Amino acid sequence: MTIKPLIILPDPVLRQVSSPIEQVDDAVRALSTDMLETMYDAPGIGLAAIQVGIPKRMLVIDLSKEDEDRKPQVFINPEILQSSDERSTYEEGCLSIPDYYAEVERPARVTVKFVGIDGKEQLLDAEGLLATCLQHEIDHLNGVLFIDHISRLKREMVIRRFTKASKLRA
Ligand code: GNR
Ligand code: NI
Repeated sequence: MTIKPLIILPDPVLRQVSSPIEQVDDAVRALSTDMLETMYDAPGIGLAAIQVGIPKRMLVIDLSKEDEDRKPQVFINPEILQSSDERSTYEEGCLSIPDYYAEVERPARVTVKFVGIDGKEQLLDAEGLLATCLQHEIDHLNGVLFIDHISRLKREMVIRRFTKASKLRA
């Protein structure tokens, strides 16, 4: 079990489209454990594999509160089958864009098909924060970030700020 370093904006790795996972094997199970550990350490409520530099279609989510038991959920090769016309707005953040938050409007409910960590295909109807988080994470698998859903002016300001910061780090 390993906490992995997070990939931060404007690293072009975040724009890669991730590839499907062909088999749920030991390496995939080990990656899911590392991703959960990295997410809990951050802390965050979701994490896509590309955020730790691995372009595979896998994401983890845990929406449990700090004072509750953990409820880790692993989604392999997730696909949105249906989205509601009804929208909902959440203030989103991203572990790859630290300390920046903005309101994003998305479908309020989604039906998602995915393979679980047991290798079995499942369907899930999600609403509320789970629906938003699943859409945010599935976007990552396609190289899309939540700032792609805000105004161009705001997005360009954030990218400029993180580009400057990355040059200071390098
Ligand atoms: O920790 C996270 N919080 C969050 C809040 C609102 C909408 C989406 C998220 S996901 C984010 C973790 C992350 O960057 N996942 O990719
Ligand atoms: Ni994110």
